[in-house]
Amino acid sequence: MESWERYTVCAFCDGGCAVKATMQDGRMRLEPADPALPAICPKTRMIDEYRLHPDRVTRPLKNVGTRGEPMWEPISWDQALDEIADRLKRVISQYGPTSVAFCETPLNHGFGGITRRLMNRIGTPNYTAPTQLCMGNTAQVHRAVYGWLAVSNWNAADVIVYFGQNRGPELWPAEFCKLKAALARGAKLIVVDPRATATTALADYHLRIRYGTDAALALGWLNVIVEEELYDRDFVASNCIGFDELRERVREYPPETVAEICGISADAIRETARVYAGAEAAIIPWGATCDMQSNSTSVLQAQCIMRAICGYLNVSETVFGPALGGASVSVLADHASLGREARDAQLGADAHPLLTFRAAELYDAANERAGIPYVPDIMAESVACVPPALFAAMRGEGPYPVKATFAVANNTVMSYAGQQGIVEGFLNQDLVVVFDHWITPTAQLADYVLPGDMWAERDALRPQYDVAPLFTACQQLVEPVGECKDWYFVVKGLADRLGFGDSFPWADRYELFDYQLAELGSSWEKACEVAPKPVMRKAVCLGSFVTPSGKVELASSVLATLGFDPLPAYIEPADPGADGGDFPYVAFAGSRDAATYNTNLHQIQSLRKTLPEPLAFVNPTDAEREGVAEGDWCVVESAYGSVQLMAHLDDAQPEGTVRIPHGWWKPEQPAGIAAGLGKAMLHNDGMLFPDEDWNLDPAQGLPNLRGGIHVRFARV
Ligand SMILES: Nc1nc2c(c(=O)[nH]1)N[C@H]1C(S)=C(S)[C@@H](COP(=O)(O)OP(=O)(O)OC[C@H]3O[C@@H](n4cnc5c(=O)[nH]c(N)nc54)[C@H](O)[C@@H]3O)O[C@H]1N2
Ligand SMILES: Nc1nc2c(c(=O)[nH]1)N[C@H]1C(S)=C(S)[C@@H](COP(=O)(O)OP(=O)(O)OC[C@H]3O[C@@H](n4cnc5c(=O)[nH]c(N)nc54)[C@H](O)[C@@H]3O)O[C@H]1N2
Ligand code: SF4
Ligand SMILES: [Mo]
Repeated sequence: MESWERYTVCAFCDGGCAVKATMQDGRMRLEPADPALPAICPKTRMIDEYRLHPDRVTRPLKNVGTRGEPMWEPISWDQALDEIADRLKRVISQYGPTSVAFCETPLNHGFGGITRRLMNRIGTPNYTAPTQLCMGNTAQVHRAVYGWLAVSNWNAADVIVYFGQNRGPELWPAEFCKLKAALARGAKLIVVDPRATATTALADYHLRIRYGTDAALALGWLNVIVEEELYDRDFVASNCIGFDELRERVREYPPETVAEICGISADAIRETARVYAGAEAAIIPWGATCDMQSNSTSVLQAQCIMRAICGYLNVSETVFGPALGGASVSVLADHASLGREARDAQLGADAHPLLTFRAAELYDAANERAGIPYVPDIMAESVACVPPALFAAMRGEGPYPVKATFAVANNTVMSYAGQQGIVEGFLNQDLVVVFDHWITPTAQLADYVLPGDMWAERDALRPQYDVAPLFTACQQLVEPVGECKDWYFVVKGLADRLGFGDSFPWADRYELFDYQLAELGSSWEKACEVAPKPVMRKAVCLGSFVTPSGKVELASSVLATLGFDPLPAYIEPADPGADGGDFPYVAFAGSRDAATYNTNLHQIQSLRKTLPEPLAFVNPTDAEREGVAEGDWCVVESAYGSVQLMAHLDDAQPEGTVRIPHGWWKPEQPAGIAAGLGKAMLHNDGMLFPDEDWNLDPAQGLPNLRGGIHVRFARV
């Protein structure tokens, strides 16, 4: 009987737990790959339930009904790729190459760079990724300040600051293990969170700020650090520019002013600022909360400044820098091959440029100085268009039409703000192609649904972005079910049919992996031999900053050149629902459930039975005032839209606030637009939050999906 031992990274969620899989006597077992990091969650137990689920799409499907009211007919891969390529050619000849858009989550399908390579050959810059709201955003701000992303090292830290992270055994357990180990060594934990959570229970300091005011708090901390001279003078003098401007700016944020904005005491701000700045080595680990606020750029920038001026860069926060020479994901994307005209046409770049080509080009001279002969893209999701501008172009609102859209390993309609408008955009397409496992709400709007393999069914080289200079071989555990294929197969198939086969000379993913690894003196086979140890690439050396000035830019020249404030600031969101008292509660949206992963896993019965319905958490006092009891269905309404959720009374939910979960739809409910896309139009947080300018971060054009907008709730 078959027996083996393999290494891979679990990808049921983006927790990134490294697992060892053993097959013995016909039974597969998953366990943590690193015994020193015993991180793995019970979701791994449903591997067969997921893989062999009867609803899984296992053959290419063609919609022979109408858009939004699909009737699915199974077809062959050849027919699917032939027809998609023909229809794509028609769209391109009628509307031009920029009318083609891709929305992709490379993290899910495991291949970075290849979609952009195809798009660059087609001639379209209109790419977006939901994970721009999850580190993509952070990456661009770190790039502006440090030239690359800083990665926190828990092992080195004696103070940890969490801005709204809620970690636990089922929400990113790998990070939870590192946190617990640090606390066991005596590290101090500061958690900034309006709610009491399992993580705040571990904290030495819990700052219950008002939702969405993180930027003000960070500026208040900087005020204390600068005024009390708690910063690292040597590091600032030799590595930073813009300190005088920073000193001026933070004078506007004395602890008393910030205390008023955040709703906490000035003493707590002072004390925690001193704890952070007084550490041997502190970290502010990345978390998604600050990526989804209307002041995102400012809060992330203020965090970057704190790390730098307190002297923690390359002590406990490592800035690797772009890879040199080796075949990075950015090299594969080959952005240099996209023409000037197409770059200039990138949707939304005029108003919100930080994630677009316009910003990327400001680093050209710095890249050249550092010997980097390509356009580095930290998370494989920058040099991208602005999502609200893309969705407007899909709806036909100009500046030019987008008529063919690919949703690749993501559920596009549910993964941004302004869901109603995104759906309208999909309804207005000539061609929609979805690559997924299920007939998701997005797939319900498609012409073709292509069956993707899942993580356990494919060999992959991870990570699929360039944060750190390494590649790890992640090995396939089981054969794909049905006719499920990997994304390289689809990209290669389309490239050949569109006449771009010369850009994809690799017959299959193994030839591609060998190409990527060859410059590192390795190959797929050799990488498997050393797995789970990674194959290292060479990076720009530690301590050099690939910014326009070559220094840590406390006042950002990139933001200034793009016409924005070069320094962080706190600006209260201009929510139309905030006046008049019609919407007396504040929503905190986007919160995660242990039983689901973003919009996925709702069809997995063993998980669903633990959480059958989407829950709104409300404080019992508020519930009583509104006449709502535990288990009542409620309408939660903002000035923009509404959702229905089941009330759950929770003392930990601050009075005057409502917690909205992310990602709810019901695969068991009728599909199609008239039925509300399997209830996605009834339950998902994207219905409540507009993608209008007042709810966007100005520099990036990404929506606030977390806190601060006003709502009311009542029994249905
Ligand atoms: N089981 C499971 N695990 C997951 C996921 C999942 O869907 N399911 N999703 C994964 C993904 S993609 C991500 S990004 C992470 C998300 O991980 P987290 O961001 O840790 O998850 P949340 O539950 O959203 O917790 C956010 C915390 O931020 C607080 N918060 C809300 N608004 C604010 C604010 O304005 N300021 C501050 N400081 N705090 C605020 C909330 O009260 C909450 O306690 O989880 C990952 N892990
Ligand atoms: N409204 C709103 N939008 C958000 C957020 C929010 O809180 N609210 N959160 C943001 C955050 S933090 C994140 S990380 C992103 C997450 O965005 P995504 O990573 O796109 O998350 P999911 O919604 O889980 O969509 C994943 C889809 O890909 C499919 N899939 C999973 N694995 C594979 C695979 O191996 N192959 C293929 N072909 N398909 C696969 C799943 O079936 C699912 O339909 O969303 C962001 N968008
Ligand atoms: S948290 Fe669970 S589902 Fe997510 S990667 Fe880790 S083991 Fe997989
Ligand atoms: Mo995320």
